Amino acid sequence: MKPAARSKKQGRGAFCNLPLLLLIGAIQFLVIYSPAIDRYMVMITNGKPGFPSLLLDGRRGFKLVEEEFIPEPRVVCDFADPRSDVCELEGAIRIRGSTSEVFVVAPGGGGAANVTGLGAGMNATSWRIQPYTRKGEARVMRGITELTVRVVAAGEAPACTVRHDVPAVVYSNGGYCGNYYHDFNDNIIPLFITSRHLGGEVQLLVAQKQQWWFHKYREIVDGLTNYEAVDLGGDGAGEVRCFRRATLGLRSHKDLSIDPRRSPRNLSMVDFKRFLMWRYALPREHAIRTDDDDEPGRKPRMLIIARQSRRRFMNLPEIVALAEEVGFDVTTSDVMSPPKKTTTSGAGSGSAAAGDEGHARMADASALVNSFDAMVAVHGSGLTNLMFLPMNAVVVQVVPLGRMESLAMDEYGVPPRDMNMRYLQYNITAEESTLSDAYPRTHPVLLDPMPIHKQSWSLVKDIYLGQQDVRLDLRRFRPVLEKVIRLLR
Ligand SMILES: *[C@@H]1O[C@H](CO)[C@@H](O)[C@H](O)[C@H]1NC(C)=O
Ligand SMILES: *[C@@H]1O[C@H](CO)[C@@H](O)[C@H](O)[C@H]1NC(C)=O
Ligand SMILES: *[C@@H]1O[C@H](CO)[C@@H](O)[C@H](O)[C@H]1NC(C)=O
Ligand SMILES: CC(=O)N[C@H]1CO[C@H](CO)[C@@H](O)[C@@H]1O
Repeated sequence: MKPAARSKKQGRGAFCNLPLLLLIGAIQFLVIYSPAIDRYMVMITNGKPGFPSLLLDGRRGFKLVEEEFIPEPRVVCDFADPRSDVCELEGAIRIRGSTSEVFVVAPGGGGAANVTGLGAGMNATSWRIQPYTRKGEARVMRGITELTVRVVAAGEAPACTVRHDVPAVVYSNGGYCGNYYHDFNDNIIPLFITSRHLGGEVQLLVAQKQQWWFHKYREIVDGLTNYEAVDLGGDGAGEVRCFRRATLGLRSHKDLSIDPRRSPRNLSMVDFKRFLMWRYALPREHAIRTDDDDEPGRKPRMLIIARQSRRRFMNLPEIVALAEEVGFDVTTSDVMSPPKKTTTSGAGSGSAAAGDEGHARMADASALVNSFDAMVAVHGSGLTNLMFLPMNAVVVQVVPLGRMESLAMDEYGVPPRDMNMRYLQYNITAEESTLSDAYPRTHPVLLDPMPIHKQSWSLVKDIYLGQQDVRLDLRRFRPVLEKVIRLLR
């Protein structure tokens, strides 16, 4: 078990800064003997935005004056990205969670900040931003907290109640929260892109914070921040948190992956995989290489993700037998379902217990998946587990009927390659779909899914994702398994 998160106390102000106090002490000492150092002093204090000014007070030497230095703010937004809106704020930034307001204090007053990257028609004095990464999806975005950013004069901004000396990252934990794929795609990976380069010295301010979620993914969150995440909406009675830098929104590049050319320090999906290995203490960095293995005769281990409802493998025992014949040591599991209970704990035992269970399941799932060299799964969120496979492992996605081949490729085909793994896609035929039991051979559901796509995505979901199981044609599937064996040599 890893040590629990260091829960540093929040709101350390400049007054608690020991090195600064020592510096002040040393300078005070010097100044008593050398009044000529005055000018130098002014230079130091002016050059240190964020720290209280040091002023000379006749007989008593220096004293700290709680007068905030207000630098020229700089605001760089990106409202053009198709996946998420993001604003980077620098200067005197004050965030009041209870009203979802973000104040950028400008010495010259409202509208006097250098703001770039707003959308067409947006007002650079005051604008809104929804800090969630599914920007194009109106239905889900409707439920996301909206932040209002205001560029104001010092007198118009509420006074700070807490000062932070690390930057803030503000985002929403709402939306598709709770769906395994979306937790990684919309939340965890964007959070990694946006904050990993800060080395833990970042304060998360989370709108719509779900306590159970933070518990479930505690290893991941604690690897990204040294501070307890603040629930923005429930943040005290009008708490006003002050920062020198803040990022509103999370950056998102591509499905379940990272574009290193666009991420700070060029962090990549391989870095993300290493991060997961560190956080979950996963032992295997690389999959087996059967040709130069130290243990000759060890078979590559294959995990077949067996779902319990919808998109099941109807002939699972035959598939397992085939994989064993081809040369795998095979395990079937649905990985994420809760362990079977022998006793029934009281119903509605609360979200804390559910969170504990989720947390334990993450530890179990990551360790289990990491022990395999190859994974086979039907399209669906169970494939998200591929993130815990060792590098060089092979992922096989079985894509059901319904013209979902390229969607499936985007969602789960690119990420393995970005993580130095191999990927094979097996698109089933109508004969391998249980839809061919439910519909006549000439039915449009089987022959031409495109009009159904055009009609509505929820119909696609209902028919192709909701009513379909697969019965793999073993003659057709065998060469895929043989290719996996070859790739692991
Ligand atoms: C505003 O900032 C951008 C870079 O962030 C800079 O190129 C531009 O010159 C600045 N404009 C003003 C008016 O300071
Ligand atoms: C922007 O909003 C401010 C305050 O709400 C208003 O005074 C100003 O006229 C607006 N500017 C534009 C260009 O609409
Ligand atoms: C499955 O479909 C994808 C997307 O159309 C395609 O790139 C891939 O080659 C197909 N796989 C096979 C084995 O035909
Ligand atoms: C910070 C950093 O290293 N950025 C580099 C990431 O990669 C792109 C393109 O490969 C470079 O242009 C950046 O300088």
